[in-house]
Amino acid sequence: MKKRGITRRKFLIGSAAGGATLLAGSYLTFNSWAAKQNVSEDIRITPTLCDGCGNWCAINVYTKGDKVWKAVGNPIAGNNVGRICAKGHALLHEMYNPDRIRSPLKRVGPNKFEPISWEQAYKEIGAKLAKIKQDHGPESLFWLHYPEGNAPLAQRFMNALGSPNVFSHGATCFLPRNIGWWLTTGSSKPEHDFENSRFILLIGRNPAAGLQLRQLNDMSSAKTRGAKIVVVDPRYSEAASVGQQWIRIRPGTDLALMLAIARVMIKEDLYNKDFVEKYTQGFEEFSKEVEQYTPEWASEKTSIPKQTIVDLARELAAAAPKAVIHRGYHGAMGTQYKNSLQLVRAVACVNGLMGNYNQLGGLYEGPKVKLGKLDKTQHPDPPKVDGPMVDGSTDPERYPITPKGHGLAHAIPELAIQGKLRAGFVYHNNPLRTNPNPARVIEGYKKLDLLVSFDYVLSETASVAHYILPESFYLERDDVVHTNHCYRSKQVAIRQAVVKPLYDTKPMFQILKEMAPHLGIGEYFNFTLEEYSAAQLAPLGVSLDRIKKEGVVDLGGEWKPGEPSFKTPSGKLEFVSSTLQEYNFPAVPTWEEPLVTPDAKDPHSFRLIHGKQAHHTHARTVNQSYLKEITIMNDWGRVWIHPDRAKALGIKDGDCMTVSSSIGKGRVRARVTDGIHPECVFLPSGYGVFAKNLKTGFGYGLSYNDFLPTYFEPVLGHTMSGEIIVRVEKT
Ligand SMILES: Nc1nc2c(c(=O)[nH]1)N[C@H]1C(S)=C(S)[C@@H](COP(=O)(O)OP(=O)(O)OC[C@H]3O[C@@H](n4cnc5c(=O)[nH]c(N)nc54)[C@H](O)[C@@H]3O)O[C@H]1N2
Ligand SMILES: Nc1nc2c(c(=O)[nH]1)N[C@H]1C(S)=C(S)[C@@H](COP(=O)(O)OP(=O)(O)OC[C@H]3O[C@@H](n4cnc5c(=O)[nH]c(N)nc54)[C@H](O)[C@@H]3O)O[C@H]1N2
Ligand code: SF4
Ligand SMILES: [Mo]
Repeated sequence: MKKRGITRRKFLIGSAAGGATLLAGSYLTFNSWAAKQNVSEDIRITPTLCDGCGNWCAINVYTKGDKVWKAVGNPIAGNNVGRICAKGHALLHEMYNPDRIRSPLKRVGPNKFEPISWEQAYKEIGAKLAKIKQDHGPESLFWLHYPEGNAPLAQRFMNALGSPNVFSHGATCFLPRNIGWWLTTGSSKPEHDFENSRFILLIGRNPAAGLQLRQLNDMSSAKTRGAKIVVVDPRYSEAASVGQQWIRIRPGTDLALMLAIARVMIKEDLYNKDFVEKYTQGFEEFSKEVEQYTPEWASEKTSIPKQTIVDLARELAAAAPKAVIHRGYHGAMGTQYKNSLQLVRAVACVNGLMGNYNQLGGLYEGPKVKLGKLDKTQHPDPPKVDGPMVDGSTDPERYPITPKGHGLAHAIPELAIQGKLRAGFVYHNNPLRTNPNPARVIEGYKKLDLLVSFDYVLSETASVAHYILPESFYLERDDVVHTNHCYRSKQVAIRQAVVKPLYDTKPMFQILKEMAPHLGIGEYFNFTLEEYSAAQLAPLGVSLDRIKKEGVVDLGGEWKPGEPSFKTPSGKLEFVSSTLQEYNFPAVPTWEEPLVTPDAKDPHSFRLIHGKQAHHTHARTVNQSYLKEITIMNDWGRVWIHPDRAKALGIKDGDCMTVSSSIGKGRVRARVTDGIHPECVFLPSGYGVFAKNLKTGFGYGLSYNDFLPTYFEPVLGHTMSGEIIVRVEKT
């Protein structure tokens, strides 16, 4: 086998030197399967959904007997249009990972676990929970998850227990992005019609590594068709390599760029007056505000040449309305900077100046599927819990516009230390590794009287839980009906078991249903998963049999361009946000400095930025040997640093550096490259696993959370994970 001129043998020797644990290698015997390519009659194909990241791509999985062979993308799925990524392939092997938990576990000492029966686990959890509820009230309980398909069941479970505390990963991911769009346009996640765009601008968004396969697919076909793609990023990202122009920006200053672009468009009369007149409110105030944001001023702030800013504004306007600025995700527009919310608002407003809403090549509201619900006469809903969340995130005095159902998960440790939270359920989430300031998170979670984790391996969080109730792997379980597959049309999809569970594990639904009676809430789970899914599908006229056979069902209702409409209080695109005004927050997009700035006089001082790599998800895939192998082979765990800055510190490519912040310190090797802004270093975000039980991933690389203090952004309360200053020195 030849890989980039390296023989398979040499590659294995090389990778062994890179990391001794790698040669755990494949748990699937690929070669033997490959040899059987033409065997057909006993090969089964099951449509289901990948769980390698939040995209939940539709895949068709090939099995032979009880063995998983391969997966291919489902071409019908609007979400991934037949594509699948490296993780989509490699995570099939994860099913056979020896690190998997094989039965419910009870922690009997530090990192010491004993297998117990499900019955015993439910009983003991029930008894402990009853006592905690009695002593401290249901407000002392919480649930934390990555909120996908099972989220309504978790909400039901917590309502039944009487607790308002349901947290998601929102405060570490997307919060300002969703809220900024919602405030401005009434929709928190507009779609992009890249297929028809002539100009695509990405601001701190990298769909080529923070993958969204549909977007990536459409971006590259847009480029083939002659569209221009421009990427604004402090580093030369994978998306920048797809585009024609990379604009290197000083991190945390994209807001200045957007405000100046707005000014150029208005000053030079390049904006869509018709659209502004008919469909927006507050334009006068907005244009008055941006008057001060000259390209010269923005050039100072962003370090982008003045002419580049002016040209960008003119090119966007010339291509409008078939020009679009991406809605963002976790980079500049996510939970990264103190000014991220203002940035998202400004991006939405500039899209407005281009009049691209509901237009070909612009932004649109994806058609939504409304799923059905259980018949309440047979399956009564638990009483709704209206009380405030314990973190203050629903308190109108503190975070009045932070949406319910997400909360600020990074507040949990402090609340546990204060005794306000006593017991928690953590599902498909790993706060010890994905939340800021691990020392504090560990301390907080260890204070809980009861922590139940539903992980499939002993992650950092599962390792400190009192009980681990292992969910079956995604290839082994049926889940509820899923709707997040609709881009241009309405689609529903389903995850279903491809093989039987290898070990004594259960799907989440079954765990909740079986545990409920032990917690005194059995009456609210008096239905089967099939009944629940059938009720979801009922109004759509799709049977459970059909969706299981097809995996994804397209319901039509394709988006068509037309008159824009906005679900804001004014019914218009709001340059001046009536909601922000109501709560006395700055209501017109306005410049705001980032929270922290590196010391320009100190050669050791940098901002630490971070981002996804295409072959890893968060911090949870480096334990998969093939995916770790990709890292090692390419030496991709290194921190990027600019050659001028590296030289001043005596650092050469590959040298070991010590990186430290006010809360953490670590060592990592340097990737010296001019593909990065000189004022920052870039750390890929998939590493830094410290759970000893994850034997392949353990100890490799660093995590940005090791350097990030616990912050609460003033308006929404998010983590501000880009506001990190580090000291870098040669080790
Ligand atoms: N492979 C893979 N794909 C994923 C995921 C994953 O973990 N792995 N996770 C999914 C999830 S949950 C998310 S939230 C998305 C995230 O998707 P993205 O938002 O695209 O992800 P990031 O890599 O965090 O950030 C994108 C870019 O922002 C840049 N950046 C950092 N600071 C600044 C700044 O101040 N200004 C500008 N202009 N750019 C900046 C980074 O260099 C990076 O290239 O990806 C999704 N898809
Ligand atoms: N270090 C680091 N921190 C991050 C990020 C990062 O890239 N690196 N990204 C940030 C972003 S954008 C986001 S969205 C959040 C996401 O952060 P989380 O919500 O914590 O992340 P997930 O990757 O969804 O979930 C991680 C846990 O789910 C477990 N898991 C995996 N598959 C299954 C399964 O089938 N069933 C069950 N029950 N559990 C499973 C994994 O073993 C792992 O312990 O993290 C944020 N924080
Ligand atoms: S992008 Fe990759 S890992 Fe994520 S769901 Fe799709 S195939 Fe799976
Ligand atoms: Mo995310």
